[in-house]
Amino acid sequence: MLIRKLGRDRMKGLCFAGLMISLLGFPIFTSARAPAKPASVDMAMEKAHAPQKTDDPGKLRTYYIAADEVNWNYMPKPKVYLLNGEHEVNPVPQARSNTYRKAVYHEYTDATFTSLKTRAPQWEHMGLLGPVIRAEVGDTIKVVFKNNTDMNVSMHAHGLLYDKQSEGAYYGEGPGLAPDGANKGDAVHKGEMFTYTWTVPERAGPGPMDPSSILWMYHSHFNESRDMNSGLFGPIIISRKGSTRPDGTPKDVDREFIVAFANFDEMSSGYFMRNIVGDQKYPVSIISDPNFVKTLEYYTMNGFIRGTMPLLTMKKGERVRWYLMANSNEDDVHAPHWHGQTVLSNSMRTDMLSLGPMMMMVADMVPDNPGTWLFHCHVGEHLDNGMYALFKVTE
Ligand SMILES: [Cu+2]
Repeated sequence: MLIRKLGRDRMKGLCFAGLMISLLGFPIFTSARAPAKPASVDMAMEKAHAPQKTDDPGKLRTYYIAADEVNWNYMPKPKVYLLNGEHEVNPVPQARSNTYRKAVYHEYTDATFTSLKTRAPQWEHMGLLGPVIRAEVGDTIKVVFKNNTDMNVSMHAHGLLYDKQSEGAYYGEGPGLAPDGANKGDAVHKGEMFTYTWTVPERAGPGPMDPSSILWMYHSHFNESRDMNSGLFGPIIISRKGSTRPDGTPKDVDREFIVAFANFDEMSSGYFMRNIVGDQKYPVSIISDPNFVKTLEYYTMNGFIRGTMPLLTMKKGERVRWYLMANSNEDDVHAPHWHGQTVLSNSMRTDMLSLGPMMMMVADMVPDNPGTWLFHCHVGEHLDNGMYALFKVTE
């Protein structure tokens, strides 16, 4: 937009200068000796003479995302410490692996889906979450999606504008529902691809009391509960028009963190039988043991338990933005709490937030208190079961 405005202003100047020179009898632009115009001038001229649109079409942002199967370990390293009073959750009847087959959204470099896009070190804390999809108000998002799992899955976006093809939610076909036919996004079959188109109107962007960027979620919605407990969800960050850097991050923020307070109920995962009876070799009869079943619920932050999320680091005085969300289980009622600092959320000062199932919130922090601090869910049972992480504020 700025470039466009500069181009327009520059052309106004050029046209005025050209008119004056012509009136004075100097040939311009027609002279054989006139220096060649740079391409940017041609482009600027085209724009200057094009009909002025009332609404900027925005950028097209294309992402290549696949649903891949992974072996996910909820506790990839020994727990960092024990909270005072924390009870050990000893799996019944015996110690069990914390590794499960799951499905995760991964970002690829192009539509061949042969090269994974590497996740930058500052985003390693996102763990199980799919890649960040970013846009500004006015943009269009295209997601070229491939299903590498053996279940029907999809991508359904919260907040954005889409038609029925790109809704990515299965609830029947026919008039008013999903269109018939194979080329639709509500059930992408094993090995198949579908391109979702989501637009970002004003109503998908920050509201009057929001900061410059807000959080939405995308997730698989073929069999919602099964798909999300399998691991298929990720974040969408939408910023006000003109408020981001070239990489899509908000200009008024120094550091961002994305944390899903997410229970995973392995009983509801699409891989349940394969994990428990297959990989972990438990007898089918154990499924009726309520004590055993209770141990199949993991209280995670981005898929990590017991302080094993990579350390979240920031500097004193930085403008830190936290994007928080929750999974969709009945027990996904969370109370995120930061030690040592406060935040602004909904224009109010607090050190606690409240997340119901699938809720999305943003909180801004300017850390003023150096040290290593606890960030945890304040629901007692969740904390006892390992829903905590650490963040570090340096001078
Ligand atoms: Cu919680």
